[in-house]
Amino acid sequence: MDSLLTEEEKAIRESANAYCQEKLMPRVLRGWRTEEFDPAVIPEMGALGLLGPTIQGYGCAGVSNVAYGLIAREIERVDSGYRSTASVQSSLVMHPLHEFGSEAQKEKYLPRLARGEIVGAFGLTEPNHGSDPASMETTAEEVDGGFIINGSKTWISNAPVADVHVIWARCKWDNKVRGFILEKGTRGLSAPPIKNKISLRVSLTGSIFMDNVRVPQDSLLPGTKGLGSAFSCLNSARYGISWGVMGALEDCVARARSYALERVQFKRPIASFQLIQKKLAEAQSEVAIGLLASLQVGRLKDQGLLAPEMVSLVKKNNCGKALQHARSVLDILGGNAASDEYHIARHASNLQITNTYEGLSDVHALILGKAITGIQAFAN
Ligand code: TGC
Ligand code: FAD
Repeated sequence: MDSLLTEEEKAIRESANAYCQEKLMPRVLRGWRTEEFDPAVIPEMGALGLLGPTIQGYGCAGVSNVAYGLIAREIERVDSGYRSTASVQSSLVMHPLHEFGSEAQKEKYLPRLARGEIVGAFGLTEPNHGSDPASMETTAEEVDGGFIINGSKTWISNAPVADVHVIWARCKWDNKVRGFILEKGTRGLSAPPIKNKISLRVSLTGSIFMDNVRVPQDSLLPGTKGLGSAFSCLNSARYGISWGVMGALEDCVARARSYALERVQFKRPIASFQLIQKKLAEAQSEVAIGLLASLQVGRLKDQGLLAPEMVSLVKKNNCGKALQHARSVLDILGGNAASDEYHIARHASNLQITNTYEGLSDVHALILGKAITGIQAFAN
């Protein structure tokens, strides 16, 4: 794949790799065991230009979508939770502000989000509506000088520490879904953490409760014009995840390979057994194919030629393959698979949820099925 990258993209990958291996890797086990989010991570990423990196101006790096993918891959090579923290900030908070925000909103929030001085969250999923966000119950009502927001969101990454929440609500005046910016500390807004997760333990996840939250007129993202605006943010995040999960699988393959070369059974390194080699070969093949597919989608995105179905294809394929092959190479560790010090079980556990959030694998199959047949199979 290197031969298909620009010199700038290779340099970005190297600097992201150095940060992730030198600064994130030494912290990951502690974060995983204690489920404590390290607040230093976001400003560190900001200082390196890793947040909102594709945005031009507002203190952002303005690099290609392929570079964004390479960054996600390096972060997730360490842990999907760190990538989740970063991709929500970049794709689900900075992207909608940049795409749908007023100039004043962009000036107010984007530079601070880029530096990692403030943290963002994106609230679409609700307790009763995950795959089907069109049925959301959260409402916005127009009142003198602003809006009143009521409802709740769940499983929201970054929410407990977020300074700004991009909340999607159905507007009572015309029944359309729009995005609103809710700031931490606003009366009626709370974001308690969801504890004791068995996946993505280094990232924070929470609920968001909105009880008659009154916000000013300028909290509305004026460019949002329906649920399609929320979905356009997902296109960007899902694309990044398709790269990230390949980084996680690459780490699993590298660790399983080293282990197999050292571990001796039946007087031979287990790497010499054909069944072990087959597991490694199949996993490595999916890495190569998955990365090339995401690279091509990224090039098309950079040229403005992206179709959302391309994103569904790489999100579904790469997340599914990463989960399947992380589980497969986990077998190579034998009983040591049970130890977090060997890291592969942690990746496999994270990959269960990367295959779930941002649209379950089956939901992306239905998006692709609709494109192939012309018939939507989500509902009657
Ligand atoms: P449907 O009728 O198909 O579409 C409604 C409107 O949206 C437009 N649209 C899109 N626009 C841009 N990009 C896309 N990918 C789009 N998909 C649809 C569509 O053209 C239409 O526009 P208009 O103008 O005609 O109104 O919508 P539907 O209600 O039938 O939904 C279909 C379905 C199932 C595909 C969709 O709801 C879906 O994708 N569900 C999955 C939900 C999901 O992915 N949630 C993610 C929450 S965020 C998250 O998980 C963050 S985790 C991040 C982390 O921690 O890393
Ligand atoms: P459901 O929609 O209830 O799905 C349950 C099962 O039903 C699945 O197997 C699904 O495939 C199946 N199913 C549903 N509909 C159909 C259908 N039409 N046909 C066939 N099968 C169907 N959301 C946010 O908004 N922001 C975030 O930052 C965020 N971060 C997250 C972080 C974590 C750690 C987790 C776990 C989730 C996060 N989510 C976030 C929520 C995530 O996007 C949802 O969990 C996901 O979209 C699935 O929704 P659900 O959990 O309600 O599952």
